[in-house]
Amino acid sequence: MWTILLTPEAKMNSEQIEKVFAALNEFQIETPSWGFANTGTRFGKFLQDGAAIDINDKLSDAAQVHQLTGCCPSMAVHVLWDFEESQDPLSVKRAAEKIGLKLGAVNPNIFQDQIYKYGSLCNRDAAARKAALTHILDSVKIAKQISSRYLSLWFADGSNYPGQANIRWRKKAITESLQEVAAAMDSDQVMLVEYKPFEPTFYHTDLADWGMSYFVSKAVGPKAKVLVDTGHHYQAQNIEQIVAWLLDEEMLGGFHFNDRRYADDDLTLGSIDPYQIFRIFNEILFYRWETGRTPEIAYMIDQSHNDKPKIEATLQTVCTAQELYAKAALVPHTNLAKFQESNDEIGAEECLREAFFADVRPALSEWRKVRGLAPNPLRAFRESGYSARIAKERKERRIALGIHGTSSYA
Ligand code: RM4
Ligand code: MN
Ligand code: MN
Repeated sequence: MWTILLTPEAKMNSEQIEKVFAALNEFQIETPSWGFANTGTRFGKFLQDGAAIDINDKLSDAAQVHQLTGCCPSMAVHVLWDFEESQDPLSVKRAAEKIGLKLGAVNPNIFQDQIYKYGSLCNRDAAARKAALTHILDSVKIAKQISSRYLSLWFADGSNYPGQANIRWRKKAITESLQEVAAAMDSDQVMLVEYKPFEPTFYHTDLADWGMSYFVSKAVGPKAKVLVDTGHHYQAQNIEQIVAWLLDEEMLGGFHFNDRRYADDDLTLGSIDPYQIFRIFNEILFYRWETGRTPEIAYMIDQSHNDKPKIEATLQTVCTAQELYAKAALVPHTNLAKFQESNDEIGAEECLREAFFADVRPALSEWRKVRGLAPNPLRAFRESGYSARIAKERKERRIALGIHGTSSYA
């Protein structure tokens, strides 16, 4: 009988603490610029005085999160929401570097303009397709200018009613356009292809699930990989199985992390089902243990907080991600593999449960102390006065600028 990791009352031993430290040393997660701005639901927005107004505010907030956690060195950008047309992307890159930040994945916006009513790259209207392709190619240029490795693509393309769309035609259209995009990318750049089964259209979406993203990515070639947004699945779908398959096929490019109860809710990571994220991390670390391969995976957050204060919600997310990754690192892979081989389902399941229920928080605080970070980033943030400062300053700036919110999503 192989031993099980922990008894419920046991503290972690030094080997386990080492595993947690090693996991934390390597774990990084990217924050989204749009997570700091005033965003909302289709019913409206509740505005916050402290919400970021422009890209500099977003950078400043992302830098706060990185300073407090030590594991968020980059911020993803959404081209239309973050770059003014007259703005030199290099100046944004420099502004980021000045405050110890890098710009991360570049997200084109091919869903907001009126021209995209019936889709972007899948639209039957050649002018709309061209507008989308041009914007994506411009985004590739921006990514090169700001030395970003990732072009992250999400398409709102789809249809609302049966019969409305020629699904096969659209499949070819998006595949061919993305091949063109890949040709314009540098060989060390990565195209992340996101999928989503519903919303904003509700009959079909052109890239509805991981299989469709996988197919398109394969057709595009080695630069393209699948992006898994945890909110983009049907209820009860086994996301970690998708992750395991993509890992095995070397087609997992990255994540948009968030939690959900119903749909693409974009709630704080782990707030509803922390075990789900743990199981995903477990598949990744188990794959690495078994194959000796370290896949390059872009861990990114995709959340927009309607009512929670944005920076605090981001800190909760990042700290939860660290905890769950550290817990997954405690899974004893040798034991797990043996339990699996001998069909000991209880033994195997206990390997996961014991790691999941282990309290890694003391080790996490210790890790932070060693790095000169506050043991509790959320508390440190609350004590810093940053929130009150930005709320006052941004409120005054909004009045001076005559803006009381914004019509754009972020
Ligand atoms: C989508 C998807 C994309 C994000 C937009 C705003 O549902 O998750 O990643 O860019 O929302
Ligand atoms: Mn997403
Ligand atoms: Mn989403």
